[in-house]
Amino acid sequence: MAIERTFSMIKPDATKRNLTGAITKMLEDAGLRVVASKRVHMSQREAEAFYAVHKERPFFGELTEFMASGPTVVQVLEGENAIAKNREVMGATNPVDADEGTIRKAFAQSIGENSVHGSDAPETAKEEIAFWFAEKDIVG
Ligand code: DAT
Ligand code: MG
Repeated sequence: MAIERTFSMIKPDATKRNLTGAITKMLEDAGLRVVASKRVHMSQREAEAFYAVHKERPFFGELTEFMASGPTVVQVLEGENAIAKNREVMGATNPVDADEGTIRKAFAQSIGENSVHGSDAPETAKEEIAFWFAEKDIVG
């Protein structure tokens, strides 16, 4: 299996509760390595651009307002099968459906305030990494 990179974000509900370290530890314990990280308080416009794929969804306004409501931590994760591995440790979108041992089971408050984002495919991982990081800021 090849070494892959994926994009991860610790959302405002989690930074507010000081869970950055606890969530990062769960990612690291799953075999993922943080190769870039920064804390960002995104604007509404940045949230709308980042989540443009969801712009027709009924929850788009709620989602983008939430993402701009407080600090987030944006990260690049590296490891074997990193995209799928990160999705596995994140758990299901709705915490009610998330498996034991996942980040969303442990910390998510609702389907909207669900603590973490993770890329869902190689193409989105590439786009989402490039949205927040220059190649020189990623140190593998
Ligand atoms: P995921 O974050 O698991 O990839 P997604 O891409 O379908 O899920 O949706 C992006 C985010 O939008 C999700 O993390 C939280 C929010 N969201 C999704 N479905 C929602 C809903 N029914 N009501 C409110 N927010 C929702
Ligand atoms: Mg998604």
